[in-house]
Formats: sequence, C-alpha cells, structure tokens
Amino acid sequence: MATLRFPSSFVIGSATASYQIEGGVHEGGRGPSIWDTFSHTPGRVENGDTGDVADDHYHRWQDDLDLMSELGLQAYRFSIAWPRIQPTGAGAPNQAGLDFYRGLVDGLLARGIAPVATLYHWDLPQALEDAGGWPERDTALRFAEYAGHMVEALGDRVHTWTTFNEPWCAAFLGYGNGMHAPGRTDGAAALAAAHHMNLAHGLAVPEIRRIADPSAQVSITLNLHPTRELPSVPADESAEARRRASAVGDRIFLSPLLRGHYDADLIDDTAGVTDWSFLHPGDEQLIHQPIDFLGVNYYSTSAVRFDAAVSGPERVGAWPGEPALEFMRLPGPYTDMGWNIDPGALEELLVSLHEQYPEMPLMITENGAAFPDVVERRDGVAHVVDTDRVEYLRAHFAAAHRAIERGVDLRGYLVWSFLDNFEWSFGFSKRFGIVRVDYDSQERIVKDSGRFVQRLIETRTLDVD
Ligand code: GCO
Repeated sequence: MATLRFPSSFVIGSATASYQIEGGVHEGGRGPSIWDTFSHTPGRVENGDTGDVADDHYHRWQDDLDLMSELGLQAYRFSIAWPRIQPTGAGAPNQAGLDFYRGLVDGLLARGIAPVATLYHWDLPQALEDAGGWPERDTALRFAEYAGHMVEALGDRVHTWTTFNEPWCAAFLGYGNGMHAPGRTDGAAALAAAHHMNLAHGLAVPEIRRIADPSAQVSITLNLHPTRELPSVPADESAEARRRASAVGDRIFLSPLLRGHYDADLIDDTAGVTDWSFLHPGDEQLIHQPIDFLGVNYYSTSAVRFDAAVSGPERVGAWPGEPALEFMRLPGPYTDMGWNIDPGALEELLVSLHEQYPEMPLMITENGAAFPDVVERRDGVAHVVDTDRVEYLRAHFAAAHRAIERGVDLRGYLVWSFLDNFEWSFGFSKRFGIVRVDYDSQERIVKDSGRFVQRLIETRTLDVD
C-alpha cells in the first residue's frame, strides 16, 4: 500500500449541469430549451424521462450547497441554463434567472466553495433552434451577448468561467447522429455547428475578460476520444482510423482553440460533406483566444477501424466524412454505461496534451462512473456502499497523480457527478452521483464514494495498492 499526496494547490470538487439537475423548467421566467423539446419527443429518451423535475435542485439548492459543504468540496462546477437568462435566446436578461444563479454563487462563496460556471451545457433556447440553431452563424453572436449578460451579473464573484461543455457532443450528437437534442442528422450541419461553437467561444472570451474580475479564470471543456490499438485491427488501418477520428473528433476543437487554425487533414477528410463556406476570413484568429486552462472530461477509451459494411453516404453519424469509421469496445471491466475502465489512458491523455500544448494548464472537469447502486438500511439509516465507484475514483485519482509526477500542470479534478441526475438519452437509468437522489422523495443520501471524496479533500492523500 502506498500513500499519494496531492499538491496543496490541487483543487478537488464535483460537477453537475443545469438541465440534468435543476427541474423547475416552467419557473422563474425560464423559456424552453432544445432538451425540453427533445425529452418530450416520444422515443428520444429512455423511459420517456424528462428534466421537468430532475433533482428539483431549483428548489433544493440551499440544502444541496450544505451537502457540498459537508463534503468539503473546494470547487463546484455547475452550468447556467441560457433559457433562464434569455427565454428566447436574445434581448434583455430575465432578472429572476440572474437572481437564481446569483443566489447559488453567493451560497457557494459563503461556504468557501469556488464557483466554476459553465455557460453552455447543451440547453440552447428553443427559439434559437427554431431560427436554425448552431448551424446558423447568428447563434454564435447570440451566445456572446448571453455571455456578456452573465458576466455583467456575476463577473465580480465567479471564480472560473467555462464557455462550453463538450462542444463535440452538442454538435455531433445533436446535429450528426441525432442522439442528443435537437436530434438532427446532417453531417454538414454538424460541422457548421462545431465551427459556430468555436466561434461563439472566441467571441465570448473577450467579453468575459473585459467585464469579469481580473482574477477570474476562463476556460473551455472538451471531451476527447483517446483510442487504443486492438490486435484484431491491422496497424496501418488502426493508425489511419485513429488519425481520422482525431481530426474530426478532437482537433476540430483543439487546433483552432489552441493553435489558431483548422488542420488541413480535417478539411480534406470532410470535403465530401461540406465546402467549409461557414468558415469566414478571420474566424480562426477570433477563436484562438488565450485561456487559463483546458478542461478535460474523461471516461473511457475505444479502438477504431474502418468497417466497409457500414460505409456509404446513407450512414450519417457523429463522424461526418468518416462513414466507415467504427468504434469498438475494448476489453472490460465496464461501468453501467458499458464504458471500459481504463485509468491508464487518463494519465496518457493528460501527458499527451501536456506534450502537445506545454504552456496550457489542464483540469479534469469531469471523471466518474455510473453503477447500479443499492440502498442498504442499517439501524434505520440509509447507506449506499458503492465500492465499485470508490475504486473507479481511486484508480483515476491515482492516474491524475501520476500525470502530475510526470510534469503535467494539472490544476484539479472535479468528480462527475455531485448528484445522480438526468443522463441525457439514458434518462434517470444511469447513476453517476457521489450523492444518491431518490427521485420519488428527492431524498439525498451521501454514498460511500461521497465520503471517499470528502476524506481525500480533508487529508489530500490517497491510499493505493
Ligand atoms: C458529458 C456531459 C455530462 C454527462 C457525463 C456522463 O460529459 O457527457 O458533460 O453531462 O452526464 O459525461 O455521460
């Protein structure tokens, strides 16, 4: 057994997102988002679940803040529901919406918890989707206006601003394979959406810098697609498949954001889908804004190959220009999402990003696991002995520690998720929380994994085999 110690500056906390936990979808002047529309469309979400109530955090946020304080969270990453601020995605901000998030932020600060605010975690105002959504360039301008309203309201007290959470999911699951809101299946639209989210980020960052407290940090959070070789896939096929997946899955964001240009191979690979006319002169320079760290969401790995059986223009998926790209599951063990458990890949991903972008600090803005929890009652007290989630977190915190030892400027680790919540197209069937939510009673139960995080924060040490 060894004991690892985390640097005193290393921030340990947890994360959620507005549509996944808030509920209160018709309260406080909130307008409809694309996820309200999508979740209420039959067949789109497991069990017909919606975020109408979710964790009822809109009404229970003070109690939830007390729980965060009990666990000693150093930071809490949440997202702001744009439709609470601008119900139609434009115009003067809705005071009730501003007041809700001001109360949340002040509550965090009063408890010594750093607020990490994500401006976009996928709940686009429906009115903007009706006007074309992210494939329309104007949506990027609307986002910059929204960001300005939020920073005017909270710029003096939010510790960290994150412009987007996982633009890849929002663009390619929302407009590519239709698995997420708004449920469109149009490869060219997905590529345009990805560009306009990059552009929106580039327009918003100067607004944040202009208005926010000079000490505020500005970032963006990406989910990348780390892959591994499989013996069954010939090395040359694997290398080409990994290059293509990297181009349209990762570098479509990393390169403009961190290098100021799209990569030539991405343009070439997608030439059959779009002419890239949505890319205007000067856009890449606009996107390339200085940020204080890159947020990294990590869960699992896969292998890639080309599968001729699935190729052809009729297959419009999340990988425009790559109709034959097939993602394969690696050997287990797996979480309840069917994602393999591969902590070594987290270490390698962080080291690789550090080597590619040595001046860019990193933060793990999401890592966690879904498992089917069991509630035990002992002496009338409810417990969730989620040992599998504790061991998942132990292994991934250890990987983070190894990355720090290898020279990565890793600023922190925010566990996904603080609460069990609405897991998008899986509805409430998957539980990621370190705190359990009983959706009937809204009772919160701190799981063993919540106590594990609490001890980790208290001691700043991790016992590993
Ligand atoms: C994401 C989102 C979260 C998910 C979590 C588990 O990364 O997809 O940021 O909203 O709930 O990742 O899938």
